Amino acid sequence: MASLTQISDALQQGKAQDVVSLVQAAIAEGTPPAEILQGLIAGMSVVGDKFKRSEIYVPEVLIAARAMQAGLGVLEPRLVAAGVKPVAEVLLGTVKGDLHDIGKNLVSMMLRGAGIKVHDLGIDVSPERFLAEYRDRKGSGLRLVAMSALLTTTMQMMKRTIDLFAREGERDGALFLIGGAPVTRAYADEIGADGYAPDAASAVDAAKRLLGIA
Ligand code: B1M
Repeated sequence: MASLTQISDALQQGKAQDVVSLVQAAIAEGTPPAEILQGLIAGMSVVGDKFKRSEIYVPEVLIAARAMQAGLGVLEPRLVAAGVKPVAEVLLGTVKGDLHDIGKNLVSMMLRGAGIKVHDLGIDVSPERFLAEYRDRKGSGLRLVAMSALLTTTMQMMKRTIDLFAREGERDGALFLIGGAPVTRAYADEIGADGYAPDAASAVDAAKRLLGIA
């Protein structure tokens, strides 16, 4: 019998094939997909906490995230069939002029690990694109725009994006979360962002806090 604890443990150890087999077994045993998802999320949340405490590093997180993805791959069709909705949606991208995406991808994986649907726009995302994608999705309840920057020269695109939303009358409905190596809380305050997170695990906490699902 596949227990949720086993699924969580296998995920924490980054054993993708074990996660897949355990998820398949749990499905075959009739465990509801939403419960199995909780097992995966629990595992990823332990990984996030260890990462925050510097007990593990980027490679371990990436391996665990890959195991999470493998498990989700098996589970997703069942979740859709069972009508399980993501707890929230987020628009995420690395800002214009910036090609760094390793940290952004970690943030994406952690958010997905927390049951949040991520619309990942990739790298080099202009303020105009953030705005257009936000407008396309705000009707379905999307509020959070998450931006990553790794260069001191591209950080200013975060301000430009927030300013563009304000000019276009979209600032009030949107919530901005920012992060990346050169970004600080002081900078977030200076440009009027709603939240800042120093690492991917904290980004999940910040996103949940902003969205009121903490
Ligand atoms: Co670049 N690079 N790079 N680079 N690069 C840095 C960032 C740099 C600090 C290296 C250095 O000089 N010491 C420096 C920036 C200096 C500065 O502006 N202060 C730099 C430079 C100068 C450049 C180029 C200009 C080099 C050149 O061409 N002369 C060029 C710029 C290209 C461009 O973007 N236009 C460039 C290019 C590249 C590569 C393409 C070769 C490659 C990127 C590959 C890729 O991402 N696919 C690269 C890399 C790998 C780095 C370093 C070595 C590593 C970055 C990384 O992935 N770290 C980096 C030096 C360093 O950081 N030691 C460097 C691991 C990652 C997990 O951490 O991205 O910080 P990080 O993400 C963290 C947090 O910041 C946070 O969570 C993550 C995990 O905890 N976080 C968020 C990130 N986004 C967040 C969003 C959030 C919340 C938290 O909310 C939304």
